[in-house]
Amino acid sequence: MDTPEELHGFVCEVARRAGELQLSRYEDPGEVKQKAPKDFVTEVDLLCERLMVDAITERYPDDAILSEEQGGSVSETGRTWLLDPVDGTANFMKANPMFCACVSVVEGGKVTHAAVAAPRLGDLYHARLGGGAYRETGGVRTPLRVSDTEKLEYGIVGADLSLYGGKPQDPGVEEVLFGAWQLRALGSAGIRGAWIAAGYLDVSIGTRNTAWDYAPTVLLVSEAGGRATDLSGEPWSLSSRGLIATNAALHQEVLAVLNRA
Ligand code: 2AM
Ligand code: CA
Repeated sequence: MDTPEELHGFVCEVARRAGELQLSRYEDPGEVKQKAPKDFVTEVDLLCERLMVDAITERYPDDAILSEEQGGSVSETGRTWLLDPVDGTANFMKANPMFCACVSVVEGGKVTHAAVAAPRLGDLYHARLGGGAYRETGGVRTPLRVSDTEKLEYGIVGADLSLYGGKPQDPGVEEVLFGAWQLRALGSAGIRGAWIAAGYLDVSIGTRNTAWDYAPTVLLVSEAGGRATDLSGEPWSLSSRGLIATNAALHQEVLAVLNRA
């Protein structure tokens, strides 16, 4: 039986190895397929998924795995691994540096370990429940701490919005943006969440992403002193539709604006 520290080291290693594979194929995504309109998968997504799934299955054969491309299952009683082999595929396809590999472990409905490797940035972000959140860059480990912004008016909000066709956004999301200082659209939910934990952004809004995108944010942000809930302020769960992550100080204000619309 591995200790939680050993398990955590392995979570980081799986993310790091997928990130190294991504970097080795930077500017070379291989064959690209469109799964659905504007939803792409590259050869590198599939290779990273294979690498991650094989490594986890070999070491923890009894664990459940739910991964973006191959699907899978969630264990009711045991451990579940959530994998996003390439988060930010649209960026990766264009050699935009904002892409990462996301690995999370869920036990008893809670995210207990998470790692986000962003190899082109040179960063590995990771957190363990009760053990803090960290960034590792060039072998140097730095604790992560959320920002101290106190008013939404001074807040920098991360959100990936599809504006094609002039489609109105969720009105609550628009209201949050109208009440904030600036918007950042990074194209990677994993990096957006890590950047709340790091204090680079103050608020993150996601309304359509999936559990493997959100799980790392939930743990990284809460371990860095922030808050992460669903869109109504309830605790996030694997079946939640969206996620609001903030530096904690802005959380109530953001929820009030989001839900008054
Ligand atoms: P992906 O790169 O793993 O697909 C920016 O578009 C962010 O939203 C990325 O994290 C991306 O994840 C995710 N995303 C893109 N298309 C999506 C879709 N149709 N449903 C949910 N999330 C999506
Ligand atoms: Ca993906």
